[in-house]
Amino acid sequence: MSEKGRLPPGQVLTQRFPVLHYGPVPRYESLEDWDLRIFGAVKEEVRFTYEQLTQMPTTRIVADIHCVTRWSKFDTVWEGVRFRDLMAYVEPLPGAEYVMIHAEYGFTTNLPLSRLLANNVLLAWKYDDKPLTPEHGWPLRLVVPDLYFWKSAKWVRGIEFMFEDRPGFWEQAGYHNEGDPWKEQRYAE
Ligand SMILES: Nc1nc2c(c(=O)[nH]1)N[C@H]1C(S)=C(S)[C@@H](COP(=O)(O)O)O[C@H]1N2
Ligand SMILES: [Mo]
Repeated sequence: MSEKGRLPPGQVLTQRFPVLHYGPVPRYESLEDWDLRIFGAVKEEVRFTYEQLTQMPTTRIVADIHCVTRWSKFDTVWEGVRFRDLMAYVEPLPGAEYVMIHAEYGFTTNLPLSRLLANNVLLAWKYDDKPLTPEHGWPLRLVVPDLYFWKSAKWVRGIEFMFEDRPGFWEQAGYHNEGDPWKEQRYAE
């Protein structure tokens, strides 16, 4: 694809990898107390240790990413477990079609479950074939290349299933609920 056709409207290509988030960067001395909690509208709440998670079948993707502040980066390389592969261990209740991702320090972002089941959606622990740096989300971040990058929460600790949609952190602050870069869904109308 031509470079132009790859760049969503209003975006500018960068070679750098900007660091962008609200609040401090969590630092972990050990991952012994770390867990990923799956809760809400599920048949049974589940908790994964870091070891359990990283022993699941892994997937490596190459994807373009797009931040709502207008930078895009092509061919970023991520590795982790596909969200849909994690779903093998989770049983959402019928009608639980929305998800809230919970990260350290109370950051949240909401997505429809259907978006998270795409083949290119990962819970990642590697970037560029190296462990994630703390700034980019170590030990675990969501990667949803098809939506503006604020949906790709860093420092993920919880996945909440919901019967009804609810806005997350930036979504409450006026960002668009869906955030499709090809439709320029930057801010709520
Ligand atoms: N926990 C958390 N995750 C977050 C954010 C945040 O504020 N907190 N900001 C988002 C935004 S707006 C962007 S553009 C990306 C940036 O990821 P990067 O710093 O790895 O480039 O992280 C997203 N994930
Ligand atoms: Mo962003």
